Amino acid sequence: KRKGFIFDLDGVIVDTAKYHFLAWRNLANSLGIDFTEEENEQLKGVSRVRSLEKILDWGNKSISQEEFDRLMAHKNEEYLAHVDRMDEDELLPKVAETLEYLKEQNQAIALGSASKNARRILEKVDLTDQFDAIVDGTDVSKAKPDPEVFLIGAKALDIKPEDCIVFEDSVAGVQAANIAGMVSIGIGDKYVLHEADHIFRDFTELSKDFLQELIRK
Ligand code: G16
Ligand code: MG
Repeated sequence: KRKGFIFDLDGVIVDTAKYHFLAWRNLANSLGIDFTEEENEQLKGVSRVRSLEKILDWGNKSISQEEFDRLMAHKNEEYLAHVDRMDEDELLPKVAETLEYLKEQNQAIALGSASKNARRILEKVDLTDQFDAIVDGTDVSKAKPDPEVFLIGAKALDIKPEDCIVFEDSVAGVQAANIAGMVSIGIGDKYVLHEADHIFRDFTELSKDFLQELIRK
């Protein structure tokens, strides 16, 4: 059967969270706000605007709209300087192999990311051609856990939501997949992602037999 396999980007295909962390920390510190790895964790899958709102909230700061826009643009420039140094070596383990296998099996493949920089990142790691559809932060108006990003992905693939499988590393993303009526596969910590239908540490733990089972069902 032809199923729709929808991949989140950050935390599933590449680890760009470490670059978001560096850029957000500089921004927070410039405002006299502390920024830890734990806080960065809470920004995973969260949009750029919402992320800055949260940081300001944590630091009890309020700034003008003008300053907000300026800081966000600056953060993105700093983040993109890291992105532009990326290459295929930054792909997370067995991601390329998994995509290739699904392609061989004639499965439909989409990207479902909150990032407005998703296409640029896919180019850097040379994966653009592996996707039948790319849905990113420029295509959606509602952030995960709203299922919009995955529902648009399913539509673009012309596959029913219940025949779609989502790979996600964030809690909000797993919830979005569940709300969309898709099979949710958490990539990461089983305690954090306990709402997912299946959870794996990474793609090295995910066997071909398991993928076959998803295709057959
Ligand atoms: C990613 C990250 C988030 C980031 C968001 C927006 O989402 O997980 O931390 O804030 O995209 O990214 P940008 O600032 O590049 O537009 P995903 O959905 O790929 O995990
Ligand atoms: Mg993610």
